[in-house]
Amino acid sequence: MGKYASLTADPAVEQMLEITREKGIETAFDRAENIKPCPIGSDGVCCKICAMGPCRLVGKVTTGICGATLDTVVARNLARQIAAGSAAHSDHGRDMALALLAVAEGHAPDYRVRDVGKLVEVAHFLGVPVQGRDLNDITRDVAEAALAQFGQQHGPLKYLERAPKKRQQIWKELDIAPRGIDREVVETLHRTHIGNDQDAEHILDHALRTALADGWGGSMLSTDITDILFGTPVPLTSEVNMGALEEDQVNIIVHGHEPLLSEMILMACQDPEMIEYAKSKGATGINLTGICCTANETLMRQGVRSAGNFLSQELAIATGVVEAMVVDIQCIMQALVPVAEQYHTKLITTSRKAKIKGAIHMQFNEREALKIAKEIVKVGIDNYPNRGKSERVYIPNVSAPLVAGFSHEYLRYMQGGYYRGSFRPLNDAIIAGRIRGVAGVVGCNNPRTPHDYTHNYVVQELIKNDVLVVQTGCSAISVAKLGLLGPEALRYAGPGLREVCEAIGIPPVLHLGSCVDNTRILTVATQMATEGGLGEDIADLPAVGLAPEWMSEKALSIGAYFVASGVYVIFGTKNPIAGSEEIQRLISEGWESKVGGKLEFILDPQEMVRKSLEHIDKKRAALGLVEYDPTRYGQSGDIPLAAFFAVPPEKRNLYSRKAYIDVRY
Ligand code: XCC
Repeated sequence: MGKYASLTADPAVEQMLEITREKGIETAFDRAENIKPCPIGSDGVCCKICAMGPCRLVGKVTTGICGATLDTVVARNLARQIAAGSAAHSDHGRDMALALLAVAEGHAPDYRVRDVGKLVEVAHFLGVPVQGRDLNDITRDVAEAALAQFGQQHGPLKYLERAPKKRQQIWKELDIAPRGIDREVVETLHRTHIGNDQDAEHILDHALRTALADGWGGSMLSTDITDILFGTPVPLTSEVNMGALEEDQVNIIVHGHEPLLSEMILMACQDPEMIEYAKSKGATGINLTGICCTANETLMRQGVRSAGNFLSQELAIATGVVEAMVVDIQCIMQALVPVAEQYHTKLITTSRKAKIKGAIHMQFNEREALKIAKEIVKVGIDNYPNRGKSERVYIPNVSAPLVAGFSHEYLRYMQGGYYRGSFRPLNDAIIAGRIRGVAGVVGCNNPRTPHDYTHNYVVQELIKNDVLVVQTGCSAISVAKLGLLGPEALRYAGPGLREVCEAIGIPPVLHLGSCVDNTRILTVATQMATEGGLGEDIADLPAVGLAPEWMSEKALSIGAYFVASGVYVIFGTKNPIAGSEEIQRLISEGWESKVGGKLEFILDPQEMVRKSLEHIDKKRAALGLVEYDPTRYGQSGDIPLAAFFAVPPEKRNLYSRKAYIDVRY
């Protein structure tokens, strides 16, 4: 056990913490120890929406000055957080749609439609005719139709039709089908203004509608348009963690969320002239890595290596080998500035929406994307000779291989090929009890809980219990760092799950992408629900969603749209509504009786797993499926795992039994 093993499960982060603490460089890990969370805000009982307050509803104080009750205040705070999360994802989606429009109009010459098939599919969903039309015209109309979803005033969002019929009916009856994406966010802010909606249940119903506008609106559009512009992911191998940084190359890290930037930076890094320029400065090349979800975007499509997740951002700079950290939007700590100041690293902001005082701002735009990307990369290259002049350089020799790139299209394809692709095999495996159920494990890191531990614990326990796990965001990177996104994870999988994964040739934990790509999980769930044999709605599936180490408002929005889609969702780390028993009841039992899904904050990892399995078994029983029995499957055709792991890792090939046997015997 290392000195900081209680703070992180990631050995690279642990090594870097030794360095930053020795040098007195403060990081989020230190601040989390030094700053006690405000107990009033923590429980959601501080109301600061007007200047009569802030009113702290603690002890004998049960209402604010205006008379707003504890339940109203807690519900309003939660609804506003969900609205902020929905706004963040959806505004990202809007920028993708604007970029697509710019491509169609010839204003973004460095981008193009890379996946015409996906464009046609999306055109169909948005009601854009394609027959006999010019590609550019279709692209323009798809972009315009997508943009119209943001400002739509009447009628449900178009993508709601992608949900199971029964689900659409539930939304309609409850009057929570979102209209325009922007409209729902604005309405949440309006309703939660002083003196407006003061019925907690009513406020929370609208919070669900706002979240749905994210999941079945802004985020889903973002995923689709990203696939159109950069390609729909297919499985590929790559590597994660700080070992991906290279000592003899110019290291550029992209951090943030929008692939519009990171894809261009990648192109600039691959440009032969730029590589030659890097060599002229004494480097052997340019090494691009990523952090947070922009890393997931380029990892999913191009195999760009990820240097870490949310809590790795400051520590990556402390390696002393990062020439430039290029950031756009979301999850970027202001604390990067003081850390970068201790090193030669240039911190470069690029979004017109997000400047950070003390960083270099080089504003990115789609019109001159590659030109600006090259200018940014050049700043990094020019900085290479400054490396090591005043700082110690250290790269943790820690990395892990992984398989990423599981789009929902690929999941379908891998279960039957081009002509017979479907979710039939997965449904059958669940019906037979080979696979007990499915879990989506997603979300952030949070220094209030040991980094990466709960993600890894929960995922390992679930696959051990024959639950197939799908992942996105920082959670996916968490488990990838410890080897769970590769075939090696099969050693932890239960026998039935392992049998299915070996037959199809997939790991038991599947990386579906960035946080906006949680919408891929909605699509998968819909396809499973409508394939047959597992009911007729997402709420019927033996499935759960977990965000074990969440921290952002975006995570709350994701959680709420999964609940509104019928899923039982468990959040760890902390409970932002702990101040009101009634709100906790409303979002669990209350929401379950309305939409079939519920949200619970459960801080104990073992309890998270126990409740997940209990829920999965409850849904299996409701569907009349055989009771799950861990000993029933997995006995046939097995290569003993002990023998498999006796083969040196570099010689193993799990995807080819023959290759394995050749090596072994
Ligand atoms: Fe959370 Fe979304 Fe940010 Fe990572 S990057 S910290 S929101 S998991 Ni998407």
